Amino acid sequence: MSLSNRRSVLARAAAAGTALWLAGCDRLAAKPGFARWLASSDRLTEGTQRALTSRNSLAHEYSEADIAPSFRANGTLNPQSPEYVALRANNFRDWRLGIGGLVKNPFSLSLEELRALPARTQITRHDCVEGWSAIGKWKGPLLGPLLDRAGVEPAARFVVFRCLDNLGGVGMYYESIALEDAYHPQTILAYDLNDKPLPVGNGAPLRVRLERMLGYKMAKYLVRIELVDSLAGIEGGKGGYWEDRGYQWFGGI
Ligand SMILES: Nc1nc2c(c(=O)[nH]1)N[C@H]1C(S)=C(S)[C@@H](COP(=O)(O)O)O[C@H]1N2
Ligand SMILES: [Mo]
Repeated sequence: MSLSNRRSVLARAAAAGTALWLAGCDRLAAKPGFARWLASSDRLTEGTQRALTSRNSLAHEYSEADIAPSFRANGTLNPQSPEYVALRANNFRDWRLGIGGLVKNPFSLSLEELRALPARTQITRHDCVEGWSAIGKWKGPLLGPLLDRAGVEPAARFVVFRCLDNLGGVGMYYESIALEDAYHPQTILAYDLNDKPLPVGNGAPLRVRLERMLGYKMAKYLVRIELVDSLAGIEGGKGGYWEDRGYQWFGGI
């Protein structure tokens, strides 16, 4: 099945109300070898194997003419946590993104510092399991080089994204991906949408773009990125706000 067919199947399944569609389950996550490989600590072997799979292939990139007139906002639209309200009031001048956990050199960056880094721009389609899609243009630095700068410890296996919104007032939004997917060539930390600073609805001041994954994986309102060896002790232990409520973790498309 081609990627676009797969995607329209996904959209139809979601639109038909197929709750918690088993996104990506038919793929890598279901293969026993994949689980063994994820558990392996041999990064070199892991990298070679990943190169042989499709996980590093690019999501389709569209042209300017394909950009949706307005990019829908979904989930949290306007965070009410006191921390976010204060940061927003000062136009995010006091906001910083922290990178820590299993790294040799934890550090943090202001929005201005992030904007000064080399950036990637990509026009991609966002697919939400609730049954809608939208094409938008995203800009920001690649995540991989930032992790390299922090010096990822060999024990690290997952990248956790911490957010500033408590969706529905029941726990802060968070997400996680395998370390390997942080190095996908389209995994960026986006500060611009359609050539303008990210609107609050779409995750200001910064959100992650994971173009081979479903919408819920792409955490908005980022404040901290943590490298960990296990997801078990974090919040509900399933690796994300929605995963803790039954969604599939890998979320690949
Ligand atoms: N922090 C945070 N990130 C989030 C969400 C959220 O509610 N809070 N919703 C997720 C879902 S389900 C989707 S589809 C996308 C929506 O992104 P958008 O608001 O830019 O459309 O963000 C994802 N990331
Ligand atoms: Mo979503």
